[in-house]
Amino acid sequence: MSRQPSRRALLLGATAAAGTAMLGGCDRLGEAEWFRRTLKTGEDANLFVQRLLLTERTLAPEFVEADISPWFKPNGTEDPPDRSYKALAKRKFVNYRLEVGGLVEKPFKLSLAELRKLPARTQITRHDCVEGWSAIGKWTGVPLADLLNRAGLKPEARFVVFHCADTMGQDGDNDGEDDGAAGDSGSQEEAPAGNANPNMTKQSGGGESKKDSGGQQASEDTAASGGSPVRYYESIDLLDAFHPQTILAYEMNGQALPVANGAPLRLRLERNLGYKQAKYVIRVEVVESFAHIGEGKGGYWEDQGYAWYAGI
Ligand SMILES: Nc1nc2c(c(=O)[nH]1)N[C@H]1C(S)=C(S)[C@@H](COP(=O)(O)O)O[C@H]1N2
Ligand SMILES: [Mo]
Repeated sequence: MSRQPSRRALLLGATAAAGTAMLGGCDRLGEAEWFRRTLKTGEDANLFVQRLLLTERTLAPEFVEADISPWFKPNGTEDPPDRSYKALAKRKFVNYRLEVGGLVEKPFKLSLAELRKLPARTQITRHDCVEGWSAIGKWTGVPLADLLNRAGLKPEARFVVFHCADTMGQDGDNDGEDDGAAGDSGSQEEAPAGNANPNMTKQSGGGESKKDSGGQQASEDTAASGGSPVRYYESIDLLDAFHPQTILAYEMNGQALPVANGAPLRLRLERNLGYKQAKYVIRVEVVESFAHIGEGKGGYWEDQGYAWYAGI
């Protein structure tokens, strides 16, 4: 029997999609079942082949201590302005709880101390931002797979959404009570300061025109979204979610994760571009579809026109 159930699942998913039943009597597909279901969600053939060749259970390169960059440049939000976040940070995140819910059998919440007691994985990897910079860092955290297994996915589960604490493009007036998953946010086209990205293709014209992302813009964003602040969020499929290097990290380079890099918990999704690496993660939500979240494209930057699948 194959020792690579996910590969088998991918192949089986392809053949199933083509109408050929090859499942036979294989009994190693329990976990792979998720992967196959994900593949039926209409991703195109190119993505399918790319995933099969490049990312299926393959590990991102890992480096040694000597390779660690002396400075890991923070990018995007570096200090969330939200009051609720500031209150957590002030008390060194003792009141922080990671929430895991959505399409799971047993939703749960874990404190940072509880997360730190779970089996951890450490990896030294290179982060690549589409803006054209890279940095190598050492990350320690909990494999996302362990958390998802603990929660138990429901049959409809297809994607994992990461809700973050930082409201985008505003100056701190948000009361921080919204959960960031508000459905009908309005159009929001400006790139926050420091995130303007000339390399990416935007769907909408003029997306880079408003560089001023101060408090004024904040109130516009809030108004445009019917009063709901637009928080950073990201989503991944189950193949990436169960990848061994996909972790929720609480340490960077052997220290507690700094606020600038996403304290207290951030996603490390190796082999994916920087914007998928959600910082300030407060809630993990398992969903069947992300069409109802934000503007429906699967992430804050995706809603601005960036690719949902950002594999490298
Ligand atoms: N919550 C949140 N996560 C985020 C961002 C952000 O602004 N907010 N920026 C993204 C981008 S574009 C990059 S390159 C990385 C930067 O991670 P770093 O600050 O540790 O360098 O975080 C990603 N995750
Ligand atoms: Mo980035």
